[in-house]
Amino acid sequence: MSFTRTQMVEAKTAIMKKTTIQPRIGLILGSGLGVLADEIEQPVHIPYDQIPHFPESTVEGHAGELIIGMLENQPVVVMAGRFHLYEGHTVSHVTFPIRVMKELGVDTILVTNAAGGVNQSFAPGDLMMIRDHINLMYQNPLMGPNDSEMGVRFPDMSSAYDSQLRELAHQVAKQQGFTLQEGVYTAVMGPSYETPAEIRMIRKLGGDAVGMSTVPEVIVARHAGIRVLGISCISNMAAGILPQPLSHAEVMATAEQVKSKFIELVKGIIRE
Ligand code: 6GU
Repeated sequence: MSFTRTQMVEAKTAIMKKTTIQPRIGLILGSGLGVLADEIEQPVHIPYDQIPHFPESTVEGHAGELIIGMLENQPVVVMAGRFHLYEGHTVSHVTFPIRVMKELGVDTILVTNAAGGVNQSFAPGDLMMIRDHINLMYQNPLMGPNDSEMGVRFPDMSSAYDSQLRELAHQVAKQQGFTLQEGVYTAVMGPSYETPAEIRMIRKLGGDAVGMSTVPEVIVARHAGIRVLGISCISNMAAGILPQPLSHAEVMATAEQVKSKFIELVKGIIRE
């Protein structure tokens, strides 16, 4: 099932009743990265259950609200908590908020996530700018009839992650004195983490990081003509690289450690 334009407008209308701010930039905050929400000025919090047609967020560490306000003097809409396929949501549900952002007037989104490091030169705590992605979810949010008012039937994905924004992110990181890694994000369905054999496969395919989100949202954003910048927090190394098992606790602990670096980077990018 896919959502209709009417449903998107209903969600937008409910949101616009709560604020006069018209957001231009959308921020999607991944696991453990929700702290950025505390930086929003003049925040208006809108729990997802108060927005028509929004699914309900079910994962720990995902608050589940939209926050509209100002960040570095820019009007922003923040998704604190996103929807994942592994929760049982359809690709349409996972990407509905992107459609609503488009209705609100958003022209640029910054997508973030926690991801496992596949590239062995990465270390937990690194931030990786997404240069490109590989979709191993085997689902596409554009499947089904295409509404040509929303975008073309066969959208180009050859520069899904905006090269100007990537350049800007590198400059900001450099100013702030750290190296921003860059690489290919590979999206899998989850929720089990990968086996060591699957990680070797992903590395052979050209993946540098692996996670369970982001790609559906980016596909819909590009279909809608929204510019995209993506940043992964390498929260742990993927299976088979280090001796210890993987855990969600480690993902959250690393996110906690990098939060100030992450906040400064995002604020710097938005300021510029
Ligand atoms: Cl190792 N795999 C996946 N699929 N998602 C992750 C992860 C690994 N680490 C954080 N998120």
